[in-house]
Amino acid sequence: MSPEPIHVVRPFLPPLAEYVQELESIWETHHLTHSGPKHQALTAALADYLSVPQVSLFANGHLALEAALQTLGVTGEVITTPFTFASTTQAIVHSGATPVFCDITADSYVMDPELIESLITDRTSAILPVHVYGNLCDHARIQEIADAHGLKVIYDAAHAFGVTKDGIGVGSYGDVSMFSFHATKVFHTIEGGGLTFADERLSQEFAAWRQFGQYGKEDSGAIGTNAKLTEFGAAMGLVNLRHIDATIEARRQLTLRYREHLASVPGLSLGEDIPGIRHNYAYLPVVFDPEEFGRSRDDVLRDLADNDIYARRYFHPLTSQFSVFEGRFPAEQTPVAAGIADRVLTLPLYAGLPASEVDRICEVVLAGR
Ligand code: T4K
Repeated sequence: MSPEPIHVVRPFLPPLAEYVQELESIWETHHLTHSGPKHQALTAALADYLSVPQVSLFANGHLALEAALQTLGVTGEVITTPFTFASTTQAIVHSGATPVFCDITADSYVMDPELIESLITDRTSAILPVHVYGNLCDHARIQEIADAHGLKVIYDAAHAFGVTKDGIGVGSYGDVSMFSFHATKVFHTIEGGGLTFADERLSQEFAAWRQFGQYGKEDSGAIGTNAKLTEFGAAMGLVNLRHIDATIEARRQLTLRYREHLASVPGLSLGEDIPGIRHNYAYLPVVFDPEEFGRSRDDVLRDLADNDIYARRYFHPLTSQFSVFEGRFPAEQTPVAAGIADRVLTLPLYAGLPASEVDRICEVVLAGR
């Protein structure tokens, strides 16, 4: 057995000396937070890496999503997916709007664009799709629908850092995209998040939102909050950005190894690479067909835990089924999402996971059939 437990993710840490070196100037300036030099340098570096015109940084991805919803004036109903992390749905509710849940596609688990129009009412103001696991939504079709109905499009791109299609960064889609820079993500600033967008005027609005609605020093011209990224987080981001391509490549190699072991096993579905897309290999979801495979997702989850391997059921339950909603959104409204949530397991995947551990994880998955 491995000496240490294996978790679904393990945050990337750069060589300590690189981080310490990046921190040295903070000791000279005493500028610890409030859009300091590191914050500004990271903003520019991310705009460059993600190939987007504008980036605005926040204390975490969740607050960035709330900033987007509230600054764009989203009200009434927001069409979204229930197959996501709590944050997506909670940002909508916390911003005073009502989530309307759209089902997902059975192959890539993102919002099914063909179902969106049937959910539009005169209260709908926005569509909030999620590039779940880094899988791209059908942005062209979604934009067509949004334009036809005068709706805003805000992408939850929390999982999609570095993903491009035909060379275009995923952060260019819609009105705004949100990226999470949480410790567990492909790229991180310890805690942190960012919005990408084209409309330059939004930059000032987002900066005010994250600092008590202040456009200047004393007055609040809007109601905002405190959602600032610290200089220590920004410094971590600057260092991690130097390692991002190697990180994604390491994840790609491990993903290929998982696919070698599992992709052709009857009753298991793993994703595939799509030509023209640069994937980021953010997660390793496996969908189980218990009849065909012989064991259920939860059987395998237990077997792995017995071996000190902690896979996760991202994303079960559907956010629409959270107890806080007290049955307001029946799971039958999104049958595909309900089926995937009951059968999906995300296996450990992170740069630094030894390939031999992938072999061992796959052995445990396949044992006991
Ligand atoms: N939208 C989507 C679609 C998202 O997935 C998320 C976040 C957001 C929005 C919001 O973005 P942020 O506001 O978080 O920036 C984790 C992450 O905390 C969360 O950021 C992420 N999604 C979600 C999918 O995964 P949990 O509740 O599963 O975290 P936790 O603490 O159980 O960590 C998972 C594993 O990672 C642990 O088993 C051990 C390992 N770990 C974790 C941390 C924090 C470490 O080894 N070291 C660590 O420091 O949510």
